[in-house]
Amino acid sequence: MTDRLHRDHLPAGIPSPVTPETVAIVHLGIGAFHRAHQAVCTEQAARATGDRRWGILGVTQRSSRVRDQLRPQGGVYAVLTAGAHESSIDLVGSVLDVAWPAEETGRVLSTIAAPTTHLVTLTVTEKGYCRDDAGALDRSQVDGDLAALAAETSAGADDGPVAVDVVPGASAIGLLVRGLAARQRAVAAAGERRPLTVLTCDNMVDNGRVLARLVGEAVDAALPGAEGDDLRDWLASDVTFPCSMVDRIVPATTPAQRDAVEAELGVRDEGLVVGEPFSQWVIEDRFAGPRPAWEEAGATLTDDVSVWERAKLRLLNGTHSLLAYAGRLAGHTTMAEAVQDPAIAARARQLLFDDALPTLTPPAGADLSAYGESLLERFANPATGHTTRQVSMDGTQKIPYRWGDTIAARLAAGQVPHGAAYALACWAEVVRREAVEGRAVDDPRGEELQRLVAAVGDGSAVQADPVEVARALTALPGLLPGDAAQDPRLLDAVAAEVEALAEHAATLR
Ligand code: CS2
Repeated sequence: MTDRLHRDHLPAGIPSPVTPETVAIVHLGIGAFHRAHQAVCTEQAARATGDRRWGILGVTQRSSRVRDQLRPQGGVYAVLTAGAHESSIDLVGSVLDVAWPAEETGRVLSTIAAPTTHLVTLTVTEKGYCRDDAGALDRSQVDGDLAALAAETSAGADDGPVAVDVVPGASAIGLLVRGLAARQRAVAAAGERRPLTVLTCDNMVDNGRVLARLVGEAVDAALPGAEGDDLRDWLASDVTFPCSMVDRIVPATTPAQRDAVEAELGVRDEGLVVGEPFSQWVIEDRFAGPRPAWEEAGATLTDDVSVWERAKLRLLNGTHSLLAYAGRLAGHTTMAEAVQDPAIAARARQLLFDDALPTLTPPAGADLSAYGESLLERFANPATGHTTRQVSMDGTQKIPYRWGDTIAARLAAGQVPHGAAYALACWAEVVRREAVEGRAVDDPRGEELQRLVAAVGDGSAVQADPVEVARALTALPGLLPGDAAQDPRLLDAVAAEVEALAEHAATLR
């Protein structure tokens, strides 16, 4: 048995990671993606500049797993960059520790409030934003946090420990708002300014604006009227919420990958993450205070991220989701297998080039056709082991950005988006078959989806007509913008695709 990787006993023959001097970034949602993306850029910026301020306190939301992986390693982990032809391993030290709020709420809040902290960053996935079907803050998901925020505010605790230490089912959004309030109280108590940048790195259009609005809604709900005025004023004057576009394919790490890296390094890394060679980060240049020199790590700082966000979501993520659902229906386990299936690849190209591309404004200097081709190559990389199951998760949260906007724009232009109709048909068929097989649908609205399927079959998913199921699922509130879900051109196209799919039923992956 080999030793565990640790900051104090690093393996030989590989460049040592940085050890930052302070925590300056609190990252909410420290999953594999953050560790293979923003944490790597932060590491590279520190190596390039020698600036050792930018340590990260990761916050793990759902379980203590990432804390239990990284704390025994002093925060250090390896990134396996898995290319189609070669791979490499790097150590990352920018994460100094990981906290699990269920046990360490006070620490998370006081770190957000600390004068040495300049950034809160987030990767909590689309569903982590706790929105209802209309996109507003869903109070029922953040009730406990809002009550805690009200209690902490009236107790006047300046930076924790706080009145309510454990909130059952605490959300990242709730924790963020409580942390912002703790910082504002600390600012008022200390009589100094502590501007803060809150940077979301999730796959949503206008992600920074959405987050700022949800934070405002949470404050209004917990601290209505004059009670919340100090916090509202401070948010308006000293906190910014830039938008950003992030890109790197980072699948869940497999036990085989952990074993392979252990054999290579001679130490066991429970925190290993795996990513493709490509990585991109486009950030709106709207920081309230200092930031790491991420441009040293290849990040683009710009005034307008929206053209990048939309292109990435509709082209990359849109095609990714199509491949995942179509791949699962055709019996493919990995994304690489799905994109190498000629029939599926043809439909992916249709969504990419016929449907999505004409709806986009290319970012300055970008060639979106070439970008589209490069995506198909990236998806075909077998070395990451990315699974169709993983990408197919949370369809209701992803489809609005990935296909919804494309569909609405094409219909408005008098065109039928056949690639997107096929994608919707594949998603509906996956959901229907899961319901028929009695499998849980991996989606926060999964139970609602299963009830819809059963309702179509008068109480029995098995009896439900696939075309009617697809109609019902397409009409799900919040899925498609405007009246796209009632458009007969789209509905007929989806129905035709569902019928064709029913003729080639394989085992659902
Ligand atoms: C994927 C993304 O799981 C998914 O839904 O489409 O995580 C994708 O790999 C990244 O956005 C790539 O940047």
